[in-house]
Amino acid sequence: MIDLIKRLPKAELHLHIEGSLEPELMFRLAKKNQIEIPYKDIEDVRNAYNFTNLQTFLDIYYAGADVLITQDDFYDLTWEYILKCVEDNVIHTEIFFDPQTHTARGVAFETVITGIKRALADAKAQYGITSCIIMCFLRHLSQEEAFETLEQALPFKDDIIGVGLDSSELGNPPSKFKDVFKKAKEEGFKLVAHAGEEADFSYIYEALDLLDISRIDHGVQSIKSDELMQRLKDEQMPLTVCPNSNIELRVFDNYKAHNIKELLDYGLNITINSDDPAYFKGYINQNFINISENLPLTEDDIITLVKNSFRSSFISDELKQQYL
Ligand code: ES4
Ligand code: ZN
Repeated sequence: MIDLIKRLPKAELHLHIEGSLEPELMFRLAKKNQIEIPYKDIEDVRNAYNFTNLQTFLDIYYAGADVLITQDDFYDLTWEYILKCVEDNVIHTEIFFDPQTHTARGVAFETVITGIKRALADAKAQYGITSCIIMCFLRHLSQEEAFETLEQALPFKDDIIGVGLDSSELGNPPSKFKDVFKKAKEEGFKLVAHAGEEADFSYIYEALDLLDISRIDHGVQSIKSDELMQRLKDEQMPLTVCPNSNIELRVFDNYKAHNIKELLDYGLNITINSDDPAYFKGYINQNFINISENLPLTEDDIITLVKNSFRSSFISDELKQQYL
């Protein structure tokens, strides 16, 4: 099984590039950019990665992102993730970034996107890895600020395939961003949103009905509504599930308690992703391995999960045919 997982060419659809910042790179950039970080060594960092919910993670994740300043920093961050893709046999990846985390610190939108883009161009040239970029609005900030971010993205429209919604879910429902998602759609962006990660399934309904998204990030709380499950199945709406993340953020008590096998058996379009691999103890293969070691998944299930990722990706139909 582990051999199959490692061997299969995979696509990743839910990966925050800031969440792939490994402690080693964090230290190197902190030193270079003379940014203070609240850790004395690598071990100290790893010890701090002990989360009790989404917010306790986000506080540490945003602090870590402070070390990213120059275009080269974003290049190096993205390139290190690409090397993990090579290791894990990920041949297509759709990368989230959080522009507001950087623009709020005085780092220009252009600096961020240019650094990421350059690494992705090299990934294609050196390894044939294809990719898309999705920018996320931070939902703890206002819709007005999301509108400003959308404005900043317009000159880079050709480089950004879609918009998403992330950060603190509870208390920040999709309805808060209805107008900005409508505008993003008019501008031609594809739409996704984190929904039903920690918050209840009403957030998933809002994301579907008010934001008109074409993929749900996480969505594991769907299981609490039979009606929603039936709808997600009928529509074959993709769910980008992130098992390590769900365990590390205590959405489920342990891997045996994860509901991914039930979601899959019901007939939902489920995919496996790594979310913030530097913080959640592993990249995509480790996510597959953890669930396959703890749940009664078959080899066919693994193949279905991998195929679902390609079929739910934002690549052209032509490339999709080639990959499938
Ligand atoms: C995130 Cl796991 C998760 N949930 C919501 N927002 C995020 N941003 C980065 N990782
Ligand atoms: Zn996420």
